[in-house]
Amino acid sequence: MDALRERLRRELAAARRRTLELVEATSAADLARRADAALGPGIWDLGHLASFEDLWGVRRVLGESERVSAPELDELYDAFEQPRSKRCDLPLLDRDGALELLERVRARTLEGLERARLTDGDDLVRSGYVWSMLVQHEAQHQETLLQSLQHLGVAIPTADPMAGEPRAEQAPAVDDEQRIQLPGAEVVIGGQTEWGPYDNERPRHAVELAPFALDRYPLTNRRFLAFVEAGCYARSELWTAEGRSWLARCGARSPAGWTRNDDGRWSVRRFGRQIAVDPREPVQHISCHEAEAFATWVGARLPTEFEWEHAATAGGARAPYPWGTPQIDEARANCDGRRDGPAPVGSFPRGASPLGIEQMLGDVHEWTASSFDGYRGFEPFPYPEYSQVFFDRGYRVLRGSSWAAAGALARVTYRNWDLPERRQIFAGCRLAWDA
Ligand code: AVJ
Ligand code: FE
Repeated sequence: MDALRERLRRELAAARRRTLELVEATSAADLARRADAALGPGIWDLGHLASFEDLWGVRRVLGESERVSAPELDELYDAFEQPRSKRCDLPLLDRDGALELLERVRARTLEGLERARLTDGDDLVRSGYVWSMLVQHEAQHQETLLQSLQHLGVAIPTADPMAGEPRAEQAPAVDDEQRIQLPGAEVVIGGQTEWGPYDNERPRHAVELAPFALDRYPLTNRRFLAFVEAGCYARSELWTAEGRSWLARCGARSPAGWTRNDDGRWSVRRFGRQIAVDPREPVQHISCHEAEAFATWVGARLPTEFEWEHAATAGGARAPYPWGTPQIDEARANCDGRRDGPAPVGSFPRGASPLGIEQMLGDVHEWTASSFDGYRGFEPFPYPEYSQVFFDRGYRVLRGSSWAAAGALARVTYRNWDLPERRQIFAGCRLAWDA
């Protein structure tokens, strides 16, 4: 159990280093700006992280009387009390105030972790889950912050020497239309306790799947460009009724951030810089409606979330990752914001699933055909506002994780969700085919 304590300490520290790295690279003014009605100002996310950690890492562990933050902050930083579109108008802590609170709360969180008696079992605190939840929660808000910075056009720190560089308009090095056949099977869906699953990934349960095929790679810019150039945004027969009404409302004619240059080439805005659309990269910033219209155009469909989860591990031992070992590293997935966008398809052969499906974790969240609901036997844990309040309200499940998301969020059972019209997230798709 000391190994567990040590691991949690390390993961908390790594998460916080990344938060501070992002904040330090962003001016106070940019942190206070609202990118879009679907995104709040980054400064809200910082105060929210501190407030959330005070609730779960301090009060739930050490006791209610041990609170660090002023009680009036609870409402200010409650995601349900404060819709994203209104967060700019609140009397939020400024950058320095939020950073100072994060630090004071963290000191108490670490005291709680030091003192905790860690044992086996499902207890929120004694199992260590509460700290793993804090790590995942911090990672989720880092991704939200990156979405805001993308939208605002603010440069981000990244280790990638190619960041912001003009890209060669190269074809993918691999055949990006390859499909992998999967036989029908009864499969077990859901997260195992050791993987730190959220409540919505449980309970594990069996599902019957018919045979289908899934693309080896996420859908590329090369293929999506052909859809754009073939005039498919204007071909209403390719769009669902919901997709048509979304198109009529927003007038989209290409993925978010794309522009057609005078010479007919396409470029995309990436964290404030204009670069050529790279045909080799998975497409991102598309809504679920665009993903579905593309699939219809080529006679494919989106996979269900269970098909996706099955495909990630089919043919091998169950693990939180498709490659079956307990580590995620840079040879296997593009995550942790090491680049400033998705990596060309074919970059991670070592991250392949047992059946050879690649880039299921990292790169882009993938829209699925499934709406977000609770598995049979679902129990909210530790609070109903994490997942339950979103069930059956028109949200779509996305599977996988993104280049921006921390490795701590990358696992084959993770369920992300958003409204099908949303394009601010780092999401693309992968095509499925009936057998
Ligand atoms: C799982 C990404 C949809 O950001 O709304 C953060 C994650 N939940 N704080 C979101 C979350 C509570 C959530 N998503
Ligand atoms: Fe949150």
